[in-house]
Amino acid sequence: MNYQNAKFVISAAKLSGCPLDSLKEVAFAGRSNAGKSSAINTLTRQGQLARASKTPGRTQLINFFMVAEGRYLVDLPGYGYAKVPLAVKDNWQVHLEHYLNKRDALAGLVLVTDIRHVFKDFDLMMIDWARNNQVPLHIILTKSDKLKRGAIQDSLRAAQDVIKDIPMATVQEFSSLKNIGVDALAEKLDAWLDTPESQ
Ligand SMILES: Nc1nc2c(ncn2[C@@H]2O[C@H](COP(=O)(O)OP(=O)(O)OP(=O)(O)O)[C@@H](O)[C@H]2O)c(=O)[nH]1
Ligand SMILES: [Mg+2]
Repeated sequence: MNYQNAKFVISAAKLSGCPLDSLKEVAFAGRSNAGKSSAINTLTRQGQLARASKTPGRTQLINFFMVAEGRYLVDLPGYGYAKVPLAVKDNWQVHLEHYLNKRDALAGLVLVTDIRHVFKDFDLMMIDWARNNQVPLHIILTKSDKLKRGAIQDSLRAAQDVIKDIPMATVQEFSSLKNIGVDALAEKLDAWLDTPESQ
């Protein structure tokens, strides 16, 4: 899959606004400010594709990027940003839950976690959700440029320990700043998004 071909298609406020022609899509979930939008920009080599921002909570909609016919990357709203009013937060959570529970095209979930904070409550909820719903899970520990090698290994080991009983879960380090782990992520997404007829 050539992720450089990714094009922004639509921002949906809720499930009913999501594209109807998606056959397979991969959603990026994670805490606000974890680096979801940056990871999509790095993967697609398009600096501004998914809006990355220094103000957490900016991606409040479900954003769809088409990478090939019927194949999408999905940038989900970040969860857990404290400064967002509670009513807005509840609203996102409802729509996020609808999306996760009802979206048939969902082929896999990329959980984006800051490598310095493995794992917070919401991450554990997402991991449990993937486990209970048998949705393939790939965790990227982002901002690995912020840590030294030993600390990176410690975080990787801690993450591996959390997912050790989940058959379809994997983890890797990632850095949007230093372009670390991009090929490994692309390989995982290829496996999830590809179908025999697209080869
Ligand atoms: N050092 C470093 N900074 C990063 C990396 N990835 C993202 N950032 C920074 O972290 C901040 C948040 O990144 P975003 O990609 O906007 O995070 P997000 O998960 O999309 O956040 P929301 O849209 O609020 O949910 C920005 O200031 C980025 O520049 C990385 O790999 N290394
Ligand atoms: Mg974002």
